[in-house]
Amino acid sequence: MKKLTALILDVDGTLADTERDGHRVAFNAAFRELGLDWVWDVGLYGELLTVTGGKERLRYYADHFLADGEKPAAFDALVAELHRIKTRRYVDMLNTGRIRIRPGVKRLLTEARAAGLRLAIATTTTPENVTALLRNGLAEDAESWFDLIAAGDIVPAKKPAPDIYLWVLDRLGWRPQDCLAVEDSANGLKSSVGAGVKTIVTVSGYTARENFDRAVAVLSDLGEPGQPFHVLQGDAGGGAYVDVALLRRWHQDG
Ligand code: XBP
Ligand code: MG
Repeated sequence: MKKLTALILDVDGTLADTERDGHRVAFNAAFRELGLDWVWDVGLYGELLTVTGGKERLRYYADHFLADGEKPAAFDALVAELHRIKTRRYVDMLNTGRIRIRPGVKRLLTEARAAGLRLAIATTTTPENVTALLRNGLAEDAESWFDLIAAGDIVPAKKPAPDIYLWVLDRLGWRPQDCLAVEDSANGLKSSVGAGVKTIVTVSGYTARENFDRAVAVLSDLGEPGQPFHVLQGDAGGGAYVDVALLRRWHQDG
């Protein structure tokens, strides 16, 4: 019988809905700080989110949304400076409690640990962002809940490439068939499934209409007792929120 032994969790959109009112706002603050007249409104940022990685997103924006000749000189240096400022701004937002953890996340992680499941993180975002989110959203010592936090530039190719999940599995010696992943986006799902890990999706602000055909289940969120999730795809066995028993069921059935 297959036995679920570990959860691998995405960060942005999964642990917290961070993009529209978090990363996007921090990018715009960085543009202003360097005197650029760039503005990423909610609609444009939704288009730019098809590219994972903030630095990669900046390059994509310059290549696809700036008129010829508008790309600033020494652009690589500018990208690095913009992303440094943006990360500082974003971490400040996290440290002042402006980004909240999504429903069910703290409860499920606590239950999973009590049930002996191992935890890891596989994210495209910058490591400082993860640390700040975990400390401010979960607990001061929440980093210790995870056997590994795999983040950002640690792998050559970001999501949807499977690299970040493969790196977690390899570094921890975990088998993909013993794990479940939790993701929020089509890019994230491609990455986790590409590494052979069964995946449940909790859609986030920008991803509700993306394609999740290869997910074991798609939910509005993880749910809480008294605050049931909505099942958008798959079978939750009549449950109202994700608990360890439901994770084990999906791991067996999916
Ligand atoms: C989401 C991303 C990240 C963030 C921005 O990561 O694609 O790039 O949008 O963070 P995930 P950075 O869903 O894998 O957690 O600017 O630090 O890249
Ligand atoms: Mg995500």
